[in-house]
Amino acid sequence: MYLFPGCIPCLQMCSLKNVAWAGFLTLMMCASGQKPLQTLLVGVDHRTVMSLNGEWHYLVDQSPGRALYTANGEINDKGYAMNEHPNIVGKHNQEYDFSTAPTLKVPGDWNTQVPQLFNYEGVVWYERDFEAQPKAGTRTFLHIGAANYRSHVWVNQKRVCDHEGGYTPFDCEVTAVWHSGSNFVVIAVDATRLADGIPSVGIDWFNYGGLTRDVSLVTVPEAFIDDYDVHLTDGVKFDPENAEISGYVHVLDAPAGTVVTIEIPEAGLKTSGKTDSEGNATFSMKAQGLTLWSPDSPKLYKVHLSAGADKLTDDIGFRDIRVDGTRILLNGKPVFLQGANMHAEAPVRGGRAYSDEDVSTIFGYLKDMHANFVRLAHYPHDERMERAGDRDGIMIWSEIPNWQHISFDKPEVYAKDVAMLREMIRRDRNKASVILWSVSNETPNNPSRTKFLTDLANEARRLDSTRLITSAIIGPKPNGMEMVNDDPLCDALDVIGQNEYIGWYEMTPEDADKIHWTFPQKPVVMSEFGAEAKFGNHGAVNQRWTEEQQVYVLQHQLVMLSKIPQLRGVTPWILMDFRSPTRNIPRLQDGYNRKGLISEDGKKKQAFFLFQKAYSEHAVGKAE
Ligand code: GCB
Repeated sequence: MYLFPGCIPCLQMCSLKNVAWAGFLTLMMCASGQKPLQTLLVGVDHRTVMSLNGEWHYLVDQSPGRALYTANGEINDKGYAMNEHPNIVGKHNQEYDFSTAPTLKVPGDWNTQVPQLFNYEGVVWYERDFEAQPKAGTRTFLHIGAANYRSHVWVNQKRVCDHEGGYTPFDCEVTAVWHSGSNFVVIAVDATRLADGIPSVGIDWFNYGGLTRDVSLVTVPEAFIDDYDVHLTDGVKFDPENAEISGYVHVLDAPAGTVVTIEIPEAGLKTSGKTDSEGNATFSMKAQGLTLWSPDSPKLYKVHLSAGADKLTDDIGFRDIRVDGTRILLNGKPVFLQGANMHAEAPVRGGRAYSDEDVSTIFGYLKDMHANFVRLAHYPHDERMERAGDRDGIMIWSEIPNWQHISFDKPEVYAKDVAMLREMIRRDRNKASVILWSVSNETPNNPSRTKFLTDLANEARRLDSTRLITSAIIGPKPNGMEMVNDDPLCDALDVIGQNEYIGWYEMTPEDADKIHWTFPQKPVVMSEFGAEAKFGNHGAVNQRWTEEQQVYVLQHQLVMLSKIPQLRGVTPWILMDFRSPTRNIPRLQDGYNRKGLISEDGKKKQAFFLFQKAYSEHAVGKAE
C-alpha cells in the first residue's frame, strides 16, 4: 500500500466514507493534496531491468526510529536520507557515513545476515550508489519486490515513495530525480509490528525485516503497460468448444485511442484494441484448440503485449476453475487438492526465501510428495513461487496477512487491507497456478470481523472473477464428537478453509476417528491440522514431540478426513519447520514451530512419507 509524505497521520485524521480502493486513494490525497502514486508494475520479472540486488550499506536506527521519525511522528527527510558524509577536517557536521558502513545483501532479511540483528524489529537504513544514463522519452521506476514492513524511499535526497505492507511489491518513480552519472538511493525499512498493521502484533512466524525481495530499476516508455489481465473467459459454464481469451491491457498515461495488441503466436491468436480515456483497452478473442493449463499439463503460452512504444512478453497458462455444488472443477473436471502449507522460509539456508534455488527446493519437496497444491501461508510469497507453480503444475492458495486478530473495527485498517489485496491480485492475476485468494486466517467470529471480511471477499471477487475466494476458519468448539461449522463468514466464500488441531491442541488423536463434521454445502479444504515433532526424536505414539506421535496424530486425521463427503483438499500444517519466536522449548523447538513434515534443514520426517504414500495412492479424499 502506498503512503505519501504526510499520509501516516492522514490515516488517522481523515474520515473515511468510502472504504473501497478509490475511497482509499481519496483518503491518501486528503492530507497531502498530492496525486497518489498508483503505479504498480505487473510482469516486472519479464522486463529487462537494471538489478539493484547486491550489497547495500546499512545503518541501524535507534529504536523506535529516532532518525526516521520526528517527534510528532512524521518522516524526517533531512536525516540519513541526505546521505551526507562527516567532515574529517573542518566544521563538525554529520555522525554517520554510509560509504564506509558495513553492507547487507539485498534481497535478504537482516536477521539472518548479522547476528546482532537477529531479533531486531526496528528501523534499518539501506543505501546504495548506482550509475545511470537516463534516456529521453522514458520513465524509470524503482521496483521493490517486498520490504517488511513500512518503507520510505529517497533517491538523490528526494523522497519518492512510502509503502506499508511487508509482502507485496511497489514501484517508485525516479524519472524526475535521477540523472546521468552517479546516483544514490536510501531506503528506511521499519519492521516494527503495529497494532493496526496487517498482520497485527501477535504472529506465529518470524518477523524478518529488510529488503527481502529483488530490487531493480525498470525503464519504460512515457506511456507504458503497467497492468494487464489475460485469462480464459469464465462464462456461466465451462465450454471448451467456445473458449475465449479476454481481459484488459492498461497503458498508463496513454492518450485515448492508443492501439494495444495481444498476440499468442503458438495458438495462432492476435487481436488489438484501443485504450479508453482511462488508458484501458479490453479485448476478447475466440480461442479454440487451446491446450489448457492443469497440474498434469502445465502448458504456458508466450503472450506478447504491445502498446505504442512499449512491449512485454509474459508466459501465461489458461484454465477454468469454478465450484459446482460441493465440487471444485478444474477445466470442467472435479479435482482434489493434495497439498501442504508453506511459510516463505528458505530451506536449509534459513531466513526469508527469495531465490530460484529456494523455490526449486520447495517445489522439489512438493513434487516428491505427489502434491498438486500448496497453501502459501499467511501472506503473498516471492513471485518466483507462483512462476514455479505455473511451470511445475502446482495449484496455489495465496493469502493476505489477516492473521487472527486484526483491528476489524477500523475503517483505515480496512483501507490498508483492500490495498494489500489489490497488490496481491494485481501481481499474480496472470498466474494460472493461483486458484484461490484467501482473505484471512483464523479470525474471531464476531459481527465486525464478519462484515469486514465479507466486504473484502466481495472486493476480491470484484477485482478477479476468475478465481475462487476462501478463508481459513477456526472453530467450532466440539460438541461431544460433533463439529458444526456455522461461521457466517462461510456465506462469503466459494471454498471453505477449515483449520483444526484435533489430537494436538485439543482432544486426543483417537477422538478424530469419532468426530463428525457438518459444513455449509460448499467445498471444504482442511487447511491446517498437524502435530509437532523434532526430526530424529523417537519414542512411543503417546510421547509428544516424537516423529512417531506426529505420524499417529496425522493417521487419525486421515481417518477423520476420509469421512467428510465434501472434502476437496488438504494442506497439513506444515511442509517445513519454520522459525517462530513463540516456540521456546529448548532442544525440542529452539525457536522453531516443529509441525513440519520436513525439518528446516531439509530432513524428511516420518510424517512426510505418510503423505507421500497417501498422495501417490490418491487415498486422502475424493474429487466428487
Ligand atoms: C494455526 C495458525 C498457524 C500456526 C499454527 C500452529 O492455527 O494458523 O499460523 O502456526 O496454528 O502451529 O499453532
